[in-house]
Amino acid sequence: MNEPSDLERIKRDSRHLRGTLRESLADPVTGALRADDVQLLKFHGGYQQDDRDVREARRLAKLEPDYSFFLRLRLPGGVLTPAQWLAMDAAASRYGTRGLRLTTRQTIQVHGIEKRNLRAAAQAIHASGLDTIAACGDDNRNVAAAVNPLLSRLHAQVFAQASALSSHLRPKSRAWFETWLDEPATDGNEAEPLLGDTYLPRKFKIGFAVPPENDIDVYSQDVGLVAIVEDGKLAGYDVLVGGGMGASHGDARTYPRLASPIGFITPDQATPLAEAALTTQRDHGDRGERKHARFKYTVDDKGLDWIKAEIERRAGFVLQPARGFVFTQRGDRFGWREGEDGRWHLGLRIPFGRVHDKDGVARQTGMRAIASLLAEQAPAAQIRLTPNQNAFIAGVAANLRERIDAVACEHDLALHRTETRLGLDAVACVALPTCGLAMAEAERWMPDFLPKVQGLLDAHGLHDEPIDLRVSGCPNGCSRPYLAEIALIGKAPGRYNLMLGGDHRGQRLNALHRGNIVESEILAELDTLFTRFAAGRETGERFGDFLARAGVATPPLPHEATA
Ligand code: SRM
Ligand code: SF4
Repeated sequence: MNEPSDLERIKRDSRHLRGTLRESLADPVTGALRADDVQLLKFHGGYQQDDRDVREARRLAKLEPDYSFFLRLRLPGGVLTPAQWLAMDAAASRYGTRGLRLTTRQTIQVHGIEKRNLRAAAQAIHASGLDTIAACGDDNRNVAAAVNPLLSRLHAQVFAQASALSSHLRPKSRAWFETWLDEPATDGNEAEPLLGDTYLPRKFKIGFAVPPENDIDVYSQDVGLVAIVEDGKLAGYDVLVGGGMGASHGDARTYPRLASPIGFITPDQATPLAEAALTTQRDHGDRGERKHARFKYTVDDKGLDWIKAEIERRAGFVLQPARGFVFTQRGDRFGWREGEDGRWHLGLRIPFGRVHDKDGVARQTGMRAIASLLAEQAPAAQIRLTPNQNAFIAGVAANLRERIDAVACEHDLALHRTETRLGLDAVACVALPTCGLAMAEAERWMPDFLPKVQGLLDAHGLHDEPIDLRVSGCPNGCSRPYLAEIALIGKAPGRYNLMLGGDHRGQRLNALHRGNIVESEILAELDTLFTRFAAGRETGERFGDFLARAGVATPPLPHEATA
């Protein structure tokens, strides 16, 4: 194994994530934090960024970059009360610049917070009963959980388990409370029993899926737990390990990987199982090479049998044989639906997760009005964020539907009535201007690019064809693009790798079709493929399955997945 990376030193010397964050925050001379604190901030759910649109101009003007920060909530299963939404909306309006950003892991980011406002923003979040602990950094990230509000009883059970796991696995250090609230500073000698003094080698992600829906993309999780329902009751979970998306262009040692099934557990075994997997990775993950530090590489390096045996040894029980499950879809269901408890749920399309009043579209105002209405009339209702960056209004009585509809229609929140499937299901990561790793546009490009793809579908008689299109501004894959039927991965400004042939249930990786091409080439390629699809598809066959069957996109060997 390699020498420990510098980040291991920063973690080790940080007195359990305190570092000099308080001093950095208090320093009025710069809008930035000290270098080590920039890294430590991630464990507190924050990121230092600078506006890339103005980076070069500021450099030429000899100004420091236009620094700002985002804060990301720890929000297991994506569940908020209406009052918490209103608190987040207020914090975003007061301290942020880009509204609320719903993420692909069912939480909220507030971008554009200046250093001097960070503490106040964190305090506002805390006052609403929420926090940002471990939302970023080398720890257990936001625990994802299936959203389907129709299965209210099952959702409640799975959500409770996800929530309990999120609390159980989060850092026990008081650093967050000392840094952001007014808790007196201590020497930082408390125990960190699960994560250890140097935390994990890398981020770690756990998600709960409830078939037939694979909305959380369970094959992309470090640990995926798939609910097995027998006689209408939760019998337990099939366990998958070693999923992950991130890769680097031109580095064959990095690759997206589908999680592998290792067996079945009962519901009471979920927490010890997750803990055992996490500590296996804590002790055996690569702390030298961060690009090789995710659990998926530990699984491949050690072998699945070894990993399974080690997890069983640590958990103190043997996994039963996997029960098996069938996924039929992973996109969100939009519009009103009645749940099994007789309450109503509204799936709202939020294009690329951005809830902001901008360019004549007032979605932030609209969501605020809906949340206010709920807070007054249905405080027990929930706002549930989906892994596709959308929002559900969950658990309202029938008599509120009309009023919510009116607000939704008035504020461009009823897109399910007008958009095609392509527009409803597309996912794009944040990318420019805030993401420091973006090589090309993603979210900002979509309003221009998507209608062009839709135009091609229309021309081939495929107007409302469901096709999963996912765009990431770089190969880290925050939109989980390697599981899409069509994916575009940023290579350079205006240039993308076109990857094809994933399936709509999220069970097959796609493959590189054409590398480093510009928009006109992408559209020409899709035009040709849509022609073939319209002429040669079997009845009901999906685009990704057609491409795989036609040999256009052969599922890749892991190291061939990106180029
Ligand atoms: Fe991500 C890094 C945004 C979900 C894989 N991701 C980043 C950073 C923090 C950039 C950075 O490190 O400087 C991005 C901040 C951009 C910005 O300005 O907001 C960023 N990731 C996002 C979000 C907001 C994308 C979105 O449009 O919704 C998602 C927030 C998730 C959350 O709420 O916790 C987001 N990122 C994902 C996912 C999908 C998932 O978790 O289901 C993945 C793929 C799954 C996986 O982890 O394998 C993902 N993000 C990455 C990676 C690659 C990790 C790797 O294994 O190599 C990076 C880069 C890194 O960690 O070094 C990254
Ligand atoms: Fe940034 Fe790349 Fe993630 Fe997009 S995929 S948000 S560009 S790190």
